[in-house]
This record gives sequence, structure tokens and C-alpha cells, in this order.
Amino acid sequence: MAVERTLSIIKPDATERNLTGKIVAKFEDAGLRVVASKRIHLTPAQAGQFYAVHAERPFYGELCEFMASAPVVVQVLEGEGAISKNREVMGATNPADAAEGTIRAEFAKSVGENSVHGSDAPETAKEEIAFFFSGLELVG
Ligand code: DAT
Ligand code: MG
Repeated sequence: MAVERTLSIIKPDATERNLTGKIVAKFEDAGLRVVASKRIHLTPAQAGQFYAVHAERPFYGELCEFMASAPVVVQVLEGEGAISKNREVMGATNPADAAEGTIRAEFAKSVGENSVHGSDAPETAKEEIAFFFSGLELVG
């Protein structure tokens, strides 16, 4: 499998509970390397732009408000099959369905406040990385 890059976000519910280090350790233990990282506080409009693909979903307003409720840590993770590997380490969207040992099984509060975001495909990974980082900020 090829070396890929994917966009990860440690969400407000996790930064608020001081879980950033524990979550990053799970990525690193799985062989993913942090090649870019920053802590930012999104506005609701920025969160809405990032999650525009979900604009028609009933939870969109709640999602944007939540993502702007506290700082987030946005990172680019690199490794063999990084996109699917990151999704495996994250676990299912709903923590009730997430496999044991995954980030969402251990830390997520609910389907909405589920601690992490990860890109779902090569094209979205590329777009999401470009949304937050310039090429100069990616240091492999
Ligand atoms: P994922 O984050 O696993 O890629 P998604 O892309 O389907 O999941 O949804 C994006 C986010 O929207 C998800 O992390 C949390 C929120 N969300 C999804 N389904 C929801 C629901 N049924 N109720 C509330 N929030 C939801
Ligand atoms: Mg998604």
C-alpha cells in the first residue's frame, strides 16, 4: 500500500478533557506520523465550510456549533494506507458501535461529540489538508 496523508481533527470534547496527548499516542502507536499540527479555534462559519458536505443533514447546525465550541487540534498524519488506518484507529462514528480500543470507544461522549475527525478518501484528504495547511507547513 502506498504512503498517504490524511487530515485529522481532535475535536472540542477531547481538547476540553485534555485528551490530546492520549489520542496522538494512539495514532503514533499505529504507525502514523504527525507531519503537521496546530491548535486553532474555529468560528461557526469556518466549521460550516469544513463540513459543507453535511449541510442538508438534520444535525448540521449542532455539528457546526459544537466544532466551534472550544479549540481543536488539526493534524496531518502520514503513513502506509494512512486514510484507512486512521479510520480504524478512530473507530465507528457512533461510539456505541466502535470497536474496543479505538479512540471513539474509549473517549467519545456521543455520536455528535465523538472526539476525532478523519478524512474518508484520497480526494477528501487532499481537500481537507489544503483547507487547513499550506505546503510549507507539511514537514515529513
Ligand atoms: P465520520 O466523522 O465518522 O466521518 P460522518 O462523516 O458521517 O462521520 O459525520 C460527520 C460528523 O457529523 C460525525 O463525526 C459526527 C456528526 N454526526 C454524524 N451523524 C450524526 C448523528 N446521527 N447525530 C449527530 N451528529 C452526527
Ligand atoms: Mg466523515
